[in-house]
Amino acid sequence: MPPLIEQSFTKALFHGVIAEDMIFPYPEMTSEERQSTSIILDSVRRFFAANVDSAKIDRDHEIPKAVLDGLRSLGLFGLQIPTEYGGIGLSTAAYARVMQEIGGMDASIAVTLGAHQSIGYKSLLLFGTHEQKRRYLPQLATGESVAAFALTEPSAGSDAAAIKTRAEAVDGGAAYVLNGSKIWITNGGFADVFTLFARTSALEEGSKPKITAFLVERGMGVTNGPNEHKLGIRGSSTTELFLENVRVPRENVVGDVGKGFKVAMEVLNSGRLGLASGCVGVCKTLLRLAIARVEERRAFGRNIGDFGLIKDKIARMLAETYALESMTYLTAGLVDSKIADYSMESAICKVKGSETLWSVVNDTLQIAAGIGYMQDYPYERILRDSRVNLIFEGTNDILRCFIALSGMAAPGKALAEVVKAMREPIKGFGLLSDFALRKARAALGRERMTRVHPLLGREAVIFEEYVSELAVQAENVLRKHGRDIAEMQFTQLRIADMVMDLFAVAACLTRTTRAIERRGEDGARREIDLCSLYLNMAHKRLRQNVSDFARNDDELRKAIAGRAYIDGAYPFDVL
Ligand code: MYA
Repeated sequence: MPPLIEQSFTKALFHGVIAEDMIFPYPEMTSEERQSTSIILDSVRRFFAANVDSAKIDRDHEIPKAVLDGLRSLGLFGLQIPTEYGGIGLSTAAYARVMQEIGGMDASIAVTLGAHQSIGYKSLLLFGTHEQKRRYLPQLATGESVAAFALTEPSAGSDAAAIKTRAEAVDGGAAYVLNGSKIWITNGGFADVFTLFARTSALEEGSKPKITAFLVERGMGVTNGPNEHKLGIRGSSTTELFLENVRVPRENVVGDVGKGFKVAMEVLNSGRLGLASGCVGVCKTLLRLAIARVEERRAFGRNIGDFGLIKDKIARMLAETYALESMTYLTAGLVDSKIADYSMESAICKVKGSETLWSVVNDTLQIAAGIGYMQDYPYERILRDSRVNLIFEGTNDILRCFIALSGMAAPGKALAEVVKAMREPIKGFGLLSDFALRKARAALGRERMTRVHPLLGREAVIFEEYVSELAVQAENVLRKHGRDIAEMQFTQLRIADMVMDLFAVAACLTRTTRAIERRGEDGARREIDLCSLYLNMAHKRLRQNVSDFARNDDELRKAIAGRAYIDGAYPFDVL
């Protein structure tokens, strides 16, 4: 078993450790896989061009049956299902690339396909027995059967462990009877199979309930409410689900009884990466639209593209998209290399993906200006479709808390062990030595990135500096606040934003290094410039975050919000 900190690149950063062997060289698909993925992409593009009218899907709140059937015949419902079960058996990177393409063409379709395979049947791929796979995967691969992921409940959104749906063991454990309801379930209106989570222990004060994952067939008695009316992704189906005495056989438990929370989290780790790849695709579509608009629109006797403020937007959009694409495919490569823990990397990709897309769609709409606001053009629909990404598969707020707290868990444990070791020096010596070694390494000078191309030396030095800052800041807050850090969301936000920027910069550095090695300085000019610009933007944020640890107005903000809750509204009027 490798040491804990080496199991995740981003978690290691919290110790000031740059595990560069994990991210160099930048992962790439094999040429065989690139070729087969290109063939899929070609047929997907042709199919969408001939058959998909996204404006109509948005207007009708429905994906036509003929389109769904076409997607089925292209094999798009079974992209990652192994070929032995009738799927295409794509790697994570190739799957991400296909979802990127689909996301860039139609968000409702991407969400429908994503809910089916990124999360709907993912539990089977990750935890299913051979028998479960044999029974369900072939129909799921062809799309004859559609899957959904049912976790969220009225009183359990971000706090996923608080679900109330109850599963009672009956017939001496041969089956379970499920009662409860789920909300906002994508594909809820027509899915045939649900990965559904229910409590298999009573709710007890102070202890977390045991949750179990079940594969529930609609025919077992699941019913649904009407489709919700949504801001965007209107062609996708989102409904409530109801379970009234739904009997599920024991063999439909996925993973172990009582270990369903872990199943849900692992599925979401994979789903969040799929979402990020969809965001890459939409950003690329928006860049095409924005650049086309810039070239055609004239003002004050010139193309608007000549103006500095337009160039500023286009440059930022490109740099942010480059960073997002780099980290998404770096993470996909890590998953394909069978890394044990990519929970933080995928959460970062989800947060950065949805926020990059939100900023890119906002900038594109601004460039398009008047027509950007009109329903006859695609901009406003893409804006509406994009908003949900900041919310579903874990709100960006809860994911920031997750990123910060799970990053600080190991340093926090190490610190606690040091304190204990100081009290019991002989017994604690073994513990201390590991931590002391790391500290000694840090004291000798900060960790270096040795595999970055020398042309990116400036960027690498700034990266190293802020890795060391992250470790210092994390240790400072842990020393100062101990377990109370769990309640300090302002501080968690700073920590999360730092590690997200660092991961993005690391991804740009390894990808750009590979580009320079392959094509030389001139050949990789665009990548070098985008890496440089992204680093500059990230550097400003990192500097600001570090300074905010020492001086901030957190307490002022809390006081203002606290009074607003009492007032119930904005308290002033000029009258
Ligand atoms: S589906 C609904 C999405 N819902 C969520 O994402 C829920 C968010 N909440 C959470 O993730 C958890 O409740 C949090 C933990 C993180 C808040 N990997 O004590 P704990 C372990 C592995 O911290 P809590 C939807 O929206 C942890 O280490 N393990 O738990 C789809 C610990 O283990 P141990 C993890 O305080 C819509 C244990 O769990 C992870 O209760 C359709 C307990 O941890 C993890 N990540 O809360 C989308 N997290 O006990 C379709 C925790 O061993 C999209 N743990 O120490 C398709 C997109 C297509 C593209 C679109 C393009 C436009």
